[in-house]
Amino acid sequence: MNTVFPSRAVGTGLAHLVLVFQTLFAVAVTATALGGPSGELTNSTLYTLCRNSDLYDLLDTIVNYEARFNHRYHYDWVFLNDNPFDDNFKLLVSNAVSGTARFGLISEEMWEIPESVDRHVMEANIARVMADPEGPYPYADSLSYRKMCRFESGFFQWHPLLLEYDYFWRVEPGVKLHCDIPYDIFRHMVDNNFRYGFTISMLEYSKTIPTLFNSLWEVLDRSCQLELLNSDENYSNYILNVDSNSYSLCHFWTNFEIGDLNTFRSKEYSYLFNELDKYNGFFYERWGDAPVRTLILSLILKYPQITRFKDLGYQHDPYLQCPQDLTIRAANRCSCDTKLDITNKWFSCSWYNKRRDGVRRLIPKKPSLQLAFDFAPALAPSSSSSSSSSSP
Ligand SMILES: *[C@@H]1O[C@H](CO)[C@@H](O)[C@H](O)[C@H]1NC(C)=O
Ligand SMILES: CC(=O)N[C@H]1CO[C@H](CO)[C@@H](O)[C@@H]1O
Repeated sequence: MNTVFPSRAVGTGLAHLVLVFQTLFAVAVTATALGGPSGELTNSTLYTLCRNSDLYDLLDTIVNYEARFNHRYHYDWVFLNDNPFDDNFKLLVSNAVSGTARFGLISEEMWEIPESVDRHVMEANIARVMADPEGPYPYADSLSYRKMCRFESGFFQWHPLLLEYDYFWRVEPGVKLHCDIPYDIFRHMVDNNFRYGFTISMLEYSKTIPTLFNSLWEVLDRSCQLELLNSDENYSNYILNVDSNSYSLCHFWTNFEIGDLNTFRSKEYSYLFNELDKYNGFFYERWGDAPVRTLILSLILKYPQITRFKDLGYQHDPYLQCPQDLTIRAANRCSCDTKLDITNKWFSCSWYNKRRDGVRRLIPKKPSLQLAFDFAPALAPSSSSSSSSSSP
């Protein structure tokens, strides 16, 4: 029993504390959704991809996540890096976590630019976006950002350390929880059969993914799966803009996500990722892991396997989710200002949850390439290099 309570609380009257917890739980979430401090731990880990240079931002985040959540559960925390972590990093991080810290190296095969990428095409495309009169988008010329996005889309789930778990919770250096999470968030996922959970959802910069949706459409067409885009069972309504017959640009903001690793390792997920990866859009454009994974998950998961954590206060600069409900904020000791909450901003996609049940069907047809620039033809895999450039 002692091991699951913070030691300072044990001495203050356990029975009273349990009562307080139970009251708070009842307010925050439905009772069936809970794995309280006494519930069995799930086969899960927190997970952070980072560098040695992220150490101090990371320590702030670890201390915050431990205080707001993990000091009651002591879940493991996996840290991955494309370079070895140094001793200083390992010492300070191991001491900051309450569970076991595990440090892993990412193989070159999972991280480096694949041979199918033509460096000249990639560099020419980067030069073009850097010269955009409207200014380059974030990380426009970063190769490591591109490698990161590809790794997080299709490789992290196969890393030997993550193969040992069923669920992961992604944490990035510098992020902050603004409210206590008074229940086992992993058990909440498992018990409710949720495969993916998020907090913030918003629109992607269209210039980073001019041909992503068209590529997905081609992949679905080739594999006779276009009906996935026209389904009331999965989340196709979330990713489609019926008016433009194209991608809604809505994506789950992946810096906070809790997911079922076995979904990411499923043959449905792997197939769509591998086929998309052949277009080399992670490098020729700057496909983010968020839109890529959102598109795939929205097609392969069935409603209601995706959940949004409305009760969490969460910040990744420059955006913040802050629960509007005062009862939740009081119960969970939230420190955020609801005026800064992103939920109802125009570029937020959280409206989706309210509208999902409306009828927004799409008749599948080849989407127009209205977002594509003139480098689109270079993006298609060699077998169909002329078919993806139908309009300006
Ligand atoms: C945890 O999950 C992994 C991946 O599914 C599995 O191989 C492993 O056996 C599980 N461990 C336990 C203790 O259930
Ligand atoms: C994974 C999954 O079941 N996806 C569903 C998405 O919607 C289509 C069309 O209804 C279903 O056939 C898929 O099974």
